[in-house]
Amino acid sequence: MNSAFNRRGFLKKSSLAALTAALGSNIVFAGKMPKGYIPLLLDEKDALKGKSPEMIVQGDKPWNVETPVHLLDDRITPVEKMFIRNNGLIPEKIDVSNWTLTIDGESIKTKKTYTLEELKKRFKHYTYQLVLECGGNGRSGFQPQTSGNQWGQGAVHCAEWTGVRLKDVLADAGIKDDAVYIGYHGKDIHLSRDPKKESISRGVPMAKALENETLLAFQLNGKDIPEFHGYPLRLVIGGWPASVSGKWISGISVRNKVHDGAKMDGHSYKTPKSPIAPGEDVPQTDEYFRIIESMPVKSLITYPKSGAMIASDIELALRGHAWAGDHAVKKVEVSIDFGTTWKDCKLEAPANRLAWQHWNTKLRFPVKGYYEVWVRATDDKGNAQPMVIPAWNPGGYLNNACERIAVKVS
Ligand SMILES: Nc1nc2c(c(=O)[nH]1)N[C@H]1C(S)=C(S)[C@@H](COP(=O)(O)O)O[C@H]1N2
Ligand SMILES: [Mo]
Repeated sequence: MNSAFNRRGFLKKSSLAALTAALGSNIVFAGKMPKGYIPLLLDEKDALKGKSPEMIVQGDKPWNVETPVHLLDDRITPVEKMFIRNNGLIPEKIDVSNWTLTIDGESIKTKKTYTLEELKKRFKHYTYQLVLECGGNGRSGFQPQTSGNQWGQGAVHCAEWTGVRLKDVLADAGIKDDAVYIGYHGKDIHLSRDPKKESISRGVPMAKALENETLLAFQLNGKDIPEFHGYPLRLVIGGWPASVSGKWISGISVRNKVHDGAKMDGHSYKTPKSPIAPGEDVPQTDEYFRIIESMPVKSLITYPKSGAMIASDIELALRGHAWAGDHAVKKVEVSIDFGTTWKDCKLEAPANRLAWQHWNTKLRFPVKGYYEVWVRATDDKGNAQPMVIPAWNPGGYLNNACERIAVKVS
């Protein structure tokens, strides 16, 4: 008997009646179903429920769903337009009333467990708008192609998260002087369904963990976090690869060394220390690779949608967002002549540190015909986005090349 039947309570009465009831429909060729077979519909929940019909499905096992760039137009990304990146299967049963968070690790004075209610009651609540961008956002731009989801530019969101500061909770638990790193533990299920394996367990150095904006969040845009985004408790760390923002959090380990959980090894979320030739095979060791920290400067044109047709007498209003990891964006420019000349855009201050910044501008096109609008952001350190795909790396991370849209003027 397949163990999945066990978990779903079908073991004793895995009768056709039970399956039919759970599916809410007759299984027409039930007699042909292999023994112990789990109907697909029961195997994973539907990530697309509540999402915009325009979302792009990269895969459904695990679920990976991308947002088309023009859908990212909102100042605060609504849930229906948030990309989903799962490494495993989402927890099957979420018992909120018994949900706990355990703080442990070599560098914690005494291991401590909090219920969700305790966390909410004992610590002050904060709300921040945070950019969470997948480290592999833009991966499809790399040649040769690297393995992993072939994201366009839509694996990013900037929603509003509410929770308690990780630093307040860690101070309550008591950190030792030798603390170096934190690592998270989530309750999602490894693709192999092996309960001893974690699908992902990443972390950040103490300095980032203790920033004001690093939250143990229980709300997203003012409501409970949706299931696929980490209900009921999520670590959120803005400006770094979103893989450090652990979903379905049940534990935080305070480590006396760099955290060594799942996806902290090999070249996962790492880039070469010195440039390597596209396609070159370099040993996956610390000698050659470094862990990605702050994400690079980037910008998007979220209005209009690429392919826009406009009348020649119209002044086109463009807008979008720009962000730069731990830094602020200082300048956003657009070009309609393939980067020969650039025009400065209006740039707003972020809602808070680590939130994206909105930009807008108006453009007139000299004659009828085909144009491309390119956008380029520069951060407060003077780093600008490259116009061509940046350094190839085997994980296909950090493609922050200038975004462009097509416009036809007639
Ligand atoms: N527990 C857990 N946390 C996780 C993941 C996961 O698979 N399991 N995926 C990570 C990665 S790689 C990304 S990009 C973000 C995606 O967050 P989202 O699905 O809410 O957009 O969650 C991160 N946190
Ligand atoms: Mo990611």
